[in-house]
This record gives sequence, structure tokens and C-alpha cells, in this order.
Amino acid sequence: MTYYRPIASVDPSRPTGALPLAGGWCWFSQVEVLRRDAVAEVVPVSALPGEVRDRLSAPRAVFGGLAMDRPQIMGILNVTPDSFSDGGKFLAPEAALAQARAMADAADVLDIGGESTRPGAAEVAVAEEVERTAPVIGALRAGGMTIPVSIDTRKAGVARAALAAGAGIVNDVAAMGFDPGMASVVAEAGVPVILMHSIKTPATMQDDPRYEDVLLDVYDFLKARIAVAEAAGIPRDRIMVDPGIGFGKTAAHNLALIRRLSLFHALGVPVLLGASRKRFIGTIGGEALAEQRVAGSLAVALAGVAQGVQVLRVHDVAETRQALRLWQAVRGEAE
Ligand code: HH2
Repeated sequence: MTYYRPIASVDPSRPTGALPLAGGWCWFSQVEVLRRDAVAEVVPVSALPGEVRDRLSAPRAVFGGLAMDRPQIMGILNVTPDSFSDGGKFLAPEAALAQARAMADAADVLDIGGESTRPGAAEVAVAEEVERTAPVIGALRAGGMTIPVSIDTRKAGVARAALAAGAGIVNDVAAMGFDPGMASVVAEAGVPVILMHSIKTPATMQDDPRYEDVLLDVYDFLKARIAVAEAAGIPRDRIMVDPGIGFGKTAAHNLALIRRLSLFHALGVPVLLGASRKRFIGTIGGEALAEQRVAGSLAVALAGVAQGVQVLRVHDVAETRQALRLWQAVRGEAE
């Protein structure tokens, strides 16, 4: 199997023959060709098979109301007692609603979750998870908020209730592999889905995770999950992928994935990066407190945008918006 990683650039001078990366703000004129059993080589885009060129450069369809030709900010709202960085802060419905309102100014989409998936977290019963999430989504809609909402869940019943309450996207950290009913809920509702890579369950995922090649293994997994989703009747233009930073990964695994994130554009669907406040940012950045990891989180988010990642899942939406505005202004891009 051959893997094609577009070498993303945002340099203002663009060589003749360069292609837009996924129809977005980056361009590429060279591709790193990777194989499991061979040394990587860099080739010009002119040497690529036509279908690979097309898949890497084609514009991505609007996803759940979000244009994919510019970076989008997904604000995290955990309605849980135990999430790793904001656990307990927004468990009361009024607190959750106030936080949703505060985030809606700077975020393009809100990701609402009722079960922590931090390493070691225990499973939450469906009824409990529905009770935490659906009323908040319903109240936000009743209050006139029209911002797109994704439901962060592995469970079909939770997704169904959230969609009925007004969510429009399903974000599944188990890539529809946890609950056998998830694919049909998504397919029947006709909503888009985010498929994230993870190994095992949150309770055990950090027990010595190993890969043959983390980048290529995650790529193969996501490719296989896209095939499962398509077979279940979910069209490709309603699928987004996410390498799952911190889910069954060491700091070295996370860095290897972030360094070559642009590979995932070869799957032909938009890509999401969720690194906000995660442990490796604390380890490398020297910050034990998750809430104090905004600077490191921004550095990683911008590294993702520089590789054409379409959605940034973050806790610090206002700070990320500010960073993105400046990043875009320096490049001479209007927001
Ligand atoms: N990370 C977390 C939860 N959901 N979904 C996607 N698509 N990508 C991610 O990286 C991702 C995710 C974990 O972070 P958080 O929601 O802040 O914490 P917790 O799981 O403890 O609630």
C-alpha cells in the first residue's frame, strides 16, 4: 500500500502547477510518498496518479452547515462531573447554557458531551448521558441559538436524543465501533459524522499503546471506518476524520501524528484536530494544570491549520479565534 502525504504550504508565492490542498487555504506542489517497507520519497504533484491528485485537491463539501474552505472552531462543552479540564464546571444546566452562550461568539460549532473519555474514565449509562446533554441542546435551541451543535458520544441512544433536541452532527470517539446501533442512527437521520481513531476503551487506552507505525496504522483504521460508514449508507461527503490525539497514544505518538497530519487529507474527507489542553501539552510545555495550557494548545492548533486541518476542537474558543485572526492577517487573508 502506498500513502500520499501532501507537503502543505501557506507561503505567499505559489509555484506554477501547485494545487490547492482540499480546496482550502494551503497549497502543495510536492507529496511525500510513504510505504511501510520502504524509505519515504518526495515527488512532484505531476508524478501523482490523477485520482490521488484529485482526492487531495478537491474542495470538501459543507459539513453540518460549516464551510470547509476555511478553518472552523469547535468549542468544547462538557456536561460532566469528571472531564479532565472542565469537569464539574458545567454540569448544572444553567451553567452549561451560560457557557454555550459565551462560546457561541467565537466558536463556529459547539461540541456537547455528557461522558468523559479521559484516560481511565468510567462508562456513563445511556439515560444519564441523555439527561446531561439533550436538555442543554433543547434549551439552547429554545433560546434561539442557531449555532451548529455536535453531540460527542459513542452511544446510539444518546445521539438519537441529541439530534431530536437540535444537534446536527455526531462526534463519535469510537468511530461507530462501540455501539452497533450508531451507524443506522446517523444514516437514518441523514446527519454528518466525525469518526475518531481510538484504541480500546478510555478505561484502558493508555495501558502501553503500541503501533507498527502510528501514522499509517491510524490512517488505515480511519480508511476502514469510512468504508464501514459508507456501507451503512452514510455518504462520504458527510464524514470527517480525526486521528484522536491522546486516545491510546504516548506523547511521541501524538507528535508523530501532528507532524504529518496532512496525510489524512488523502482520505478525501475533512480533518479535525483535537489537542486542546491535553496531557502531552502539559508534559512538553511544562504545565501541570490543564486550564493553564492555552498557549501550548494554540501552538498545536496553528500547526494543524498550517497543514490544512478544517476543524479545531478547543476549550479556549476566544483565544483560538484571536490566534486564528492574526495567523490569517499575517498571511494577508480576510477572515
Ligand atoms: N477529545 C476528547 C473528547 N472528544 N472528540 C474528537 N472528535 N476529538 C478529540 O480529540 C476528542 C473528542 C477529550 O477531551 P475533552 O472533551 O476535553 O475531555 P473529556 O473526554 O474528559 O470530557
